[in-house]
Amino acid sequence: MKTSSELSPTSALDLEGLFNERRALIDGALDRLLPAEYVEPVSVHQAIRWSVFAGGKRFRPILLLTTGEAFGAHPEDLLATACAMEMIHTYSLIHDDLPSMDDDELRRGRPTCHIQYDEATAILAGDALQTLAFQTIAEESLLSPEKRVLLISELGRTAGTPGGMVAGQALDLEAESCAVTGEELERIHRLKTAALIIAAARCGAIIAEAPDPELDAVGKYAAQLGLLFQITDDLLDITATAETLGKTPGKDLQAQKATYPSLYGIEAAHQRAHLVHQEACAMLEQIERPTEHLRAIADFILRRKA
Ligand code: GRG
Repeated sequence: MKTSSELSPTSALDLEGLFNERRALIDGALDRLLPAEYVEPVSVHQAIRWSVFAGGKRFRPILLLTTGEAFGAHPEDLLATACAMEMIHTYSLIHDDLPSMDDDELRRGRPTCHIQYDEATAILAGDALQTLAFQTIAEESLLSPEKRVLLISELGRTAGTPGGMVAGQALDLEAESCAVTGEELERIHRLKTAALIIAAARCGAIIAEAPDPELDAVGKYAAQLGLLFQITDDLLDITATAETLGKTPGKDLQAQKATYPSLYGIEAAHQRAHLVHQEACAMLEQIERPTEHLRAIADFILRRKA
């Protein structure tokens, strides 16, 4: 297996190859960080591995690695925090799929955690992934203690409440079957989806010791990227199949959820996606670093099919 210091340079633009290489690197590190399946309590550890290794895109850790490298971080310094980001994301998917939330049976092309195991095990697997994420950063000896505290704070703020993913999820659940304005919808998505994507980019830049103005600019890029991710997610919920998505399509319509296409129509949602993509790219122009891979990530999200 490649180590992070053997990563190929990111100058030549082969995004697909770069993503695959990084995915393998992240999966290898996750495998080392997560408790083995045979360790007691095996039910929880099996459930964690069932969900983590079900084939997610690894978008957030890839964004963290790409941002960190654009700002000049050593690749090996980024990997543990990138894995922590994926742990938080996977915990959120496990809990989102529970009967008390989205009640879904398919995720990442497999039965959801509570279907494969049971509800209590799925709750515990999500809880354990969340705590392990913070522990992973706290114990990363490649980073200074000061940096670890900054990263833990960033992740806690963006994953929790009132300014993060938990707040967005709560507002989203409250808004079900209600009339939601465009402004309210955007607020939900900025919290539920974009907050963790902002954290991914900012954590990469924090590890690279980027100065505050650049940290701010890359956070604004990621905020638009997160919104773009959600708009394309809403569009894919209408247009994609379960096979390509790995999750049940049409769930938003079925739950009468407000989405960009349901509020504005499909064509206007596409237009909004293009505008938000442009805004993300405009933020990159303020950063005097090699940001072409960050630009390519925005292009990729605009055109994604899954
Ligand atoms: C339970 C606190 C809590 C939060 C749940 C993640 C989430 C918040 C809800 C999932 C529902 C959803 C469709 C969110 C919008 C976009 C999103 C986060 C999609 C899933 O992320 P991907 O596409 O998934 O990166 P993979 O499987 O590729 O990692």
